[in-house]
Amino acid sequence: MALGDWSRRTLRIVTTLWAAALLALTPQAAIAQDEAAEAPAAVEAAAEAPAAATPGYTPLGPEWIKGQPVDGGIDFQPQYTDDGQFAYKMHTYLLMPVITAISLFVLGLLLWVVVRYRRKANPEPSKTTHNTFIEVVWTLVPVLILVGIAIPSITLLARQYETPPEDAVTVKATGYQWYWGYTYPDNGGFEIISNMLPEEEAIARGEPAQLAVDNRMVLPANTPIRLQTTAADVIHAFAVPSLWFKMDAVPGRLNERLLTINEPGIYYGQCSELCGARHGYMPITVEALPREQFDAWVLSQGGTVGGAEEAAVEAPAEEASTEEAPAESAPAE
Ligand SMILES: [Cu+2]
Repeated sequence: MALGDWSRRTLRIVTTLWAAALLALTPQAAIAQDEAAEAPAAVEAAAEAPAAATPGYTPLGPEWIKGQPVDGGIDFQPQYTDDGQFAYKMHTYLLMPVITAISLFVLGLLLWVVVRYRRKANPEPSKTTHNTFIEVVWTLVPVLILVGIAIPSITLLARQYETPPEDAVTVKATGYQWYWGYTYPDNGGFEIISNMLPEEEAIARGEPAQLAVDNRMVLPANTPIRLQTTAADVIHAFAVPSLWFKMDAVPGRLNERLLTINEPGIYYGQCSELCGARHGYMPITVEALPREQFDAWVLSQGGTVGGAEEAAVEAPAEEASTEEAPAESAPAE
């Protein structure tokens, strides 16, 4: 009797600790919002790369495709961010083994009970109702397993809410019905409008149909990016599986998260919030480039590189440039 109470109390304490840990972490999300609003519009990081010396921009060819779904795939896509690799390892080396072991153990117990204690083999059933040792074991072992999972799980949660450093490159993804717009406030505030390519054209370029776009979201690799999401009409969600990134894009609200892509390449994603008739036709293509090539691309779009004053001056002109800037990026040869 007392033991049942004891185990229930233990469980309640563990649940309370869990809730406390989660609560302690949630304010970070709110703080990230506040800091986003105050973040300076300009970054001096690229100052050492003068515009004249940068090579021209050429879009990456299909040999650079790294993050895309594959036929019959049941696993995660390969991960190209540190958080993604952490999560992938947690899933593969902790969660899957634990789940498999528990399932097999329970299945084994069930089969044993079914066979050993069937009516024919066990005509006189025992009247036992309590066993102290077993009750302690079946309370403690699950608690230890849960704590073992909670530690990396809360670590991952905290990593995902990490505030971007001050010199991070800010890029804003805006969801529209039904396409994406990418704004670069640190580079003159121009906006790229990104629409899905028709199937034949995507295949002709060697890219997957319904994932390839006319104007890609170009980002610098190996550089912290302050990726912000918002929407102009209804709720969309910006999601790229191979970059471990999924965040709602909500009208009137700016969400942000740190993104650092480990290597140059092409990574595909899609809108992940049911947003209307053409929800399935607003894919995301991220093209990560080395920093100098990213700067060259920015210049090819009429943006600015490295100039704090320039960026600050240009920022108010955002609306004006929004109408002219889109859709001029060089098409792939
Ligand atoms: Cu959408």
